[in-house]
Amino acid sequence: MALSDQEWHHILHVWEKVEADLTGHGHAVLIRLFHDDPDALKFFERFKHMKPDELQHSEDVKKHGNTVFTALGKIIKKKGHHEAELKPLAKSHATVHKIPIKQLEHISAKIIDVLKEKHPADFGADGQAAMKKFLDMFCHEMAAGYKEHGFHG
Ligand code: 6CQ
Repeated sequence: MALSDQEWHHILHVWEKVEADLTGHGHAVLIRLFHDDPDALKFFERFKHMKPDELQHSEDVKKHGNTVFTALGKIIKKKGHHEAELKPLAKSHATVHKIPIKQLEHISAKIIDVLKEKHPADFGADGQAAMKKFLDMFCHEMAAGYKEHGFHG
């Protein structure tokens, strides 16, 4: 399950590009998630009544895009030593937001799609495979955290 130095290198390489615009990347991922899987929208009280055009232009959606990508970046930079960052996320997403693991898998796929689109030169096959491995590990560890809180979503 652990990633090699080379795999972390690939991930950190593309993440450097992502950091130039965390909000833009996060926003693109959210819009795509809500478009491709309207069920995802149901978990967001503040967005669930918005139409696609409102979602696209909402400052609040942009802010949430920044939230999700800032949190992900903090985890990535720990290169596998992210227990302190992941535990509270698993707790809140299990007990407060009640987000099924399937939704974490969906967002993972959208993250890879957006990075492929925005960074074709810096996110080739090796980078994509490394990021997929990282996100699989993230989902797996979140699922383990969920179980500790009795949530089997
Ligand atoms: C999350 C996800 C997205 C955008 C923002 C956050 C796409 O308004 C609120 O208070 C939001 C409460 C909340 C909800 C409904 C929340 C808080 N999340 C969701 C739903 Fe998460 N989230 C996900 C991540 C996987 C890559 C990461 C890093 C993350 C971080 N979250 C969802 C959701 C529903 C479909 C998914 C798939 C998802 C994934 N999320 C919230 C965070 C952070 C840092 C926070 C605020 C702190 C906290 O733990 O509540």
